[in-house]
Amino acid sequence: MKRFTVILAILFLAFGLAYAKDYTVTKKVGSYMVHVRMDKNPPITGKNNIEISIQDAAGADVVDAVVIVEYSMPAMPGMPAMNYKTKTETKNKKYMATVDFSMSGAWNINVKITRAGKTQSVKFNVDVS
Ligand SMILES: [Cu+2]
Repeated sequence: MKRFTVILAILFLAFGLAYAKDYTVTKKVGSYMVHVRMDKNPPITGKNNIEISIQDAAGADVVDAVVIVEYSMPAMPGMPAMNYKTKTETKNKKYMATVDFSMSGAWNINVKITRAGKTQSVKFNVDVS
């Protein structure tokens, strides 16, 4: 019985590490479920790839939206506010972009999804190392 517990613990740990590989955020906005994945965890100063997928209320992939990623850091002593924006490219039902963080610290990310004349936003923060 003890051995079984140990095996279970190892499995959980292995799964935990596998999931920790990417930085992921899942949020619901309106009737959409939005999944954001970044290839560095934690995100790093410099370039990080970001991949966004969107599903509608029926669970179908939404591939005809215009998705823009805005990322910003508020002003701090000796540094004015920084605001950047990048378009995404659709590939394999996902919206891909590269974000380039110019310094470490807390950044605000705003994923703007425009579809059928309506824009909705998914906002989250990342702690860039
Ligand atoms: Cu700063």
